[in-house]
Amino acid sequence: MAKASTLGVWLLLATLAFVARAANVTVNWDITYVYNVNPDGLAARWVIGVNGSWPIPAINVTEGDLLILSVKNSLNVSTSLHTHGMFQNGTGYYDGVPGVVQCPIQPGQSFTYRIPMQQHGTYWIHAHYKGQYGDGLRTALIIKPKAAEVYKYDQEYTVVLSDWYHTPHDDLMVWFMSPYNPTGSEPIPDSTLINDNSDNSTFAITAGKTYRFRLINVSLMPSMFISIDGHNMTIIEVDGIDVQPYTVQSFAITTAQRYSILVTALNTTTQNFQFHADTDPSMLDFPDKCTKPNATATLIYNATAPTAVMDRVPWNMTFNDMELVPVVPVAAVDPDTSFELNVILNVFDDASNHATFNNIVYAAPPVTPALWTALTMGPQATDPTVYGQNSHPLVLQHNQMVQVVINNLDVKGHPFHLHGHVFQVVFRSTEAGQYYNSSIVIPPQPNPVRRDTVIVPGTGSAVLRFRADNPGIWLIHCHIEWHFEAGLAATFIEAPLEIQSRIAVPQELSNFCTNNGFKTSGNAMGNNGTDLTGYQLTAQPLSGNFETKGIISLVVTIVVALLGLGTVVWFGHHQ
Ligand SMILES: *[C@@H]1O[C@H](CO)[C@@H](O)[C@H](O)[C@H]1NC(C)=O
Ligand SMILES: *[C@@H]1O[C@H](CO)[C@@H](O)[C@H](O)[C@H]1NC(C)=O
Ligand SMILES: *[C@@H]1O[C@H](CO)[C@@H](O)[C@H](O)[C@H]1NC(C)=O
Ligand SMILES: *[C@@H]1O[C@H](CO)[C@@H](O)[C@H](O)[C@H]1NC(C)=O
Ligand SMILES: [Cu+2]
Repeated sequence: MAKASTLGVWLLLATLAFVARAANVTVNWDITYVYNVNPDGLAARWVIGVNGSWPIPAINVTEGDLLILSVKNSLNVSTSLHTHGMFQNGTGYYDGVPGVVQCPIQPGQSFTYRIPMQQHGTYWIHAHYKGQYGDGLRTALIIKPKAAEVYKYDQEYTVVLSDWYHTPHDDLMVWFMSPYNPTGSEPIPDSTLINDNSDNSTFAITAGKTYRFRLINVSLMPSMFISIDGHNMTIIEVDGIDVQPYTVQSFAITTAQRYSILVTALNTTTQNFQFHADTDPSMLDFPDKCTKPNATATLIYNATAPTAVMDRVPWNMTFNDMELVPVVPVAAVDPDTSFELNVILNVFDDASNHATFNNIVYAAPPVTPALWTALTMGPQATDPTVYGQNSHPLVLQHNQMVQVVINNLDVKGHPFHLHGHVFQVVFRSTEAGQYYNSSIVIPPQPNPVRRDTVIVPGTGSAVLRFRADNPGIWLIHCHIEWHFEAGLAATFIEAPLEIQSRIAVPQELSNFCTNNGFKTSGNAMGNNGTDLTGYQLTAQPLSGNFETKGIISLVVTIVVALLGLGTVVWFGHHQ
C-alpha cells in the first residue's frame, strides 16, 4: 500500500513537472525584405527575412510546448507559413496552405499560428505562398522530446542545406512556365549553401566527443550528397522518426527531407576536416550553369590547425532510405482503399509546361477554402465534386488504411511530401520503367520506414500507406517548388464528417477569411450543393489525337525558334 501511494505521489510530481515544463513559446516575426544579402559571395540580392535580418534564426522548442508564431506581413505581396512535418492533430487550420486551410495573409496584415508540438525531431517552417521560401523565408524547427533522446550525444548542430538563386523566385517561375521553355527545364541554382553560406560555415568539435548533426534540406530543386572527410556518419533520425543506427560514408538528401546523423569526433587536434554538400548534377538540365554546386563547411578541432586535404569519398548512389528501421515499430497492413497518382509533365492547352498528377493541373479553390467546405456542407462534404476539380480532391473515410501508388512517368526523380502524416514506404521501384501494378506483390513488413517526404525515381514508382486518423485537409505534392506551382499536387479530404464533429476552427480565422474577400461556407465557389457556376478549370491536356498534339508541339517549337534570340537574352540576363 505504502508503495502504491509513493508511486502515486511520484506520478503526480512527474505530471506536475511535465505540466510545468510544457511552455508557450512565442515567436514574433515581422516578415520583411532584407537587402544586399550575399551568402555565396557571388552576388548580392534582396531576400525575405524577419525583423529586418536574414538568415532567420532557428526555433527550438520541446515536445508538449505550444508554439505561438505571431506573424506580421510587411511585404508588398501576400504570404502564409507551413510548419513542415507537423501532424497538427486538431489544429489543421494552422497548416498554412492558402486556399486550402487558411486565407493568405495580405500585405500589412497579422496572423497568429498556435501549433501544439505533438512530435519531436527535426522540422522546418517555410512560406507556402508561391516560392517565397526560395527567396529566404524558411528556418529550422527543432523539437526536443519530452523524455530523453533515444541516442546519447554530447552536443548538436543544426545544418540547413539549400540551393541558392541570384534571381528572385517569381522571375524564375515566369520563365519556367513560359512558352520560351517548352521542355520545362527548371531554373538552375547559382550555388549551394550550408547554414546560409557556401564556404565559410564552421562547427566547433572537441576530440573524442559525439555530435548530432540535424540536416534539413530546404532546397527548391536538386538532391545533395552529404559526406564528412575522415568521418563516418550514423543516421539516427529520418523526418522526425527515430531509427536504428545506420552507418554511411555518404548519402543523398532531397529537398524537404531531414536526417540526423551522429558523428564521433576523432582523437586529434592537429587537423580540421571538411563537411561536404554536393548538388546532384543529374537533377539539373544545365549543371554547368550552377557556379558553386558543391558547398563546404569545416569541422574545427583546432582553430589554428590546417584543414586536411583528403580524397573525396564517392557519392553513394545506392543508399536506400527504405532500409532504415524505425525505433518504434509499426507493421504494414493491407490497405482499405488505394489511389493511383500518375506523375505527368507535359505542355498543356495554355502552351505552358505543367506538372500534374493524372493530368490535373492543381489549383486551390478560388472562393471557399477546402476546410470550410468540409465544415459546412454536412453529408455532402464527402462528395469530391464540391471541392472543385482543380484541387484534385481525394476523400478519405476516418481510420481507413490508405494506400497511395505514385507512378512517375517523368524521367527525373520527384520528392513527394504529404501534409499531416508520416507514411510507410512499402514499395519502391529498383529499375527504370518499373511502374507499380497489382501484379507486384508487396510482402508483409513488420516495420517499414516512415517519413513525410519520399523520392520517387524517374520512370519508377513508390507505394505509400498511412492511417486516416487525422481529420483535416492535407495536400500531397512534389516539393520541387517549380513543379508544385506548375500543378503537381492533390488534396486529401480526410474524414470530412469527423472534421465537422471534431475540428473547432477559431472564429477569428473565419473572420480573417471573410475580411479578405473569401467565403467560409459552401462549395469551392461558395454556393450550395454542386452548383459551381463560374468555376474555371485550369489548363487541360492537349486534346485530340497524337497528330493534334504533334502540331501544337511543332507550333510551340517554331515559336520558340523564332523567339530563340529572346531566350538567349533572357538567360544571359538572369542566369
Ligand atoms: C537537397 O535536395 C535537393 C532536391 O531534392 C537536391 O538536389 C540537393 O542535392 C539536396 N541537397 C543536399 C545537400 O543534399
Ligand atoms: C583517444 O585518446 C585517449 C588518450 O590517448 C584514449 O584513452 C582513447 O581511447 C582514444 N579514443 C579513441 C576513440 O581512439
Ligand atoms: C563537386 O564534387 C564532385 C564530387 O567530389 C566532383 O566530382 C565535382 O567535380 C565537383 N564540382 C565542382 C564544380 O567542383
Ligand atoms: C505490371 O507490372 C509488371 C512489372 O513492371 C509488368 O511486367 C506488367 O506488364 C504490368 N502489367 C500490366 C497489366 O500493366
Ligand atoms: Cu517534382
